[in-house]
Amino acid sequence: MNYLNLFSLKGKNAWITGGAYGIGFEIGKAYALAGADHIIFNCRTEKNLQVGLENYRKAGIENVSGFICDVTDEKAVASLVEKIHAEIGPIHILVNNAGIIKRIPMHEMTRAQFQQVIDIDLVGPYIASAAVVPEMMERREGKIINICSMMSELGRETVSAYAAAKGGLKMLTRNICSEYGGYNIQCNGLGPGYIATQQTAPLREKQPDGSRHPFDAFICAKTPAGRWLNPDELGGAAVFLASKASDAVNGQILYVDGGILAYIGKQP
Ligand code: NAP
Ligand code: GCO
Repeated sequence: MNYLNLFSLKGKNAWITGGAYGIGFEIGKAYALAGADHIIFNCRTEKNLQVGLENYRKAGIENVSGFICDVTDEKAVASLVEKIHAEIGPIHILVNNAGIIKRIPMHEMTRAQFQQVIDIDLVGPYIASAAVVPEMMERREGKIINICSMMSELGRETVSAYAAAKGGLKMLTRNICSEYGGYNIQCNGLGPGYIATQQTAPLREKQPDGSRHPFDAFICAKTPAGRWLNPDELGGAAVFLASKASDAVNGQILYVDGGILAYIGKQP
């Protein structure tokens, strides 16, 4: 037997929430390249739906379906899951990737702003996971991958709601493992470091005087490789967590951070 078959996603359908672009798209692309039968993604706007479909088309990926669905809307999520089951088939792999961040000092943040981050980054993964688990329980097989963060382990100024959500997502991951491991459902987290996407673009923008953003220099000093990571560098870990190769891995957070969590930082 070719040992690499353990990492194949042949015969599997994968739903990546927020998978139109950024990290979610790169995970969807990796899954397609690993042999997945069908890639499903959702986002909130028609504009980004078309962006996503074009991204997959440009990558040569045809077995993809995109839907407009807000992960915080449980009725919309339930009807999307029903539609996927009816039109595409089982959801073998769920990646809870959809997420936002608001960078505001905690004491200046409104309750509504804090709540919106919690709703999307923590309640959303609960809603999607609760919607797909019953079918996974029936099939006695399933993979749920939650996209965590450095902020599942660390804090920093202005990201209180995001850190609370991503810390909660780490424990939701462990609890799904505990509650459903007996049904051969594995739930693990993937914890990216600092990745060059739209979400972190404001942290890399050139200053008005053309100089480097201070946060850009800061993160490079905190990363052993001295650089931001690219979203496609998450694909291998994402495929591993979605494949048979990780059937005995459950409740873990796999950090793909270039070593940030291990490193005190480059001496200035
Ligand atoms: P991104 O470029 O901003 O993409 C986020 C995606 O989520 C978009 O497709 C967005 O589409 C979708 N989305 C947001 N809210 C949604 C909702 N309520 N319902 C459905 N879709 C929603 O972000 P990213 O950098 O790729 O990050 C993706 C995930 O990785 C997030 O969970 C983020 O917290 C996490 N993460 C990012 C980094 C990083 O450095 N970039 C590091 C660690 C973890 P619409 O706006 O059209 O809905
Ligand atoms: C921030 C960044 C981070 C990244 C990521 C790190 O403002 O600190 O946006 O939170 O998005 O979550 O792993």
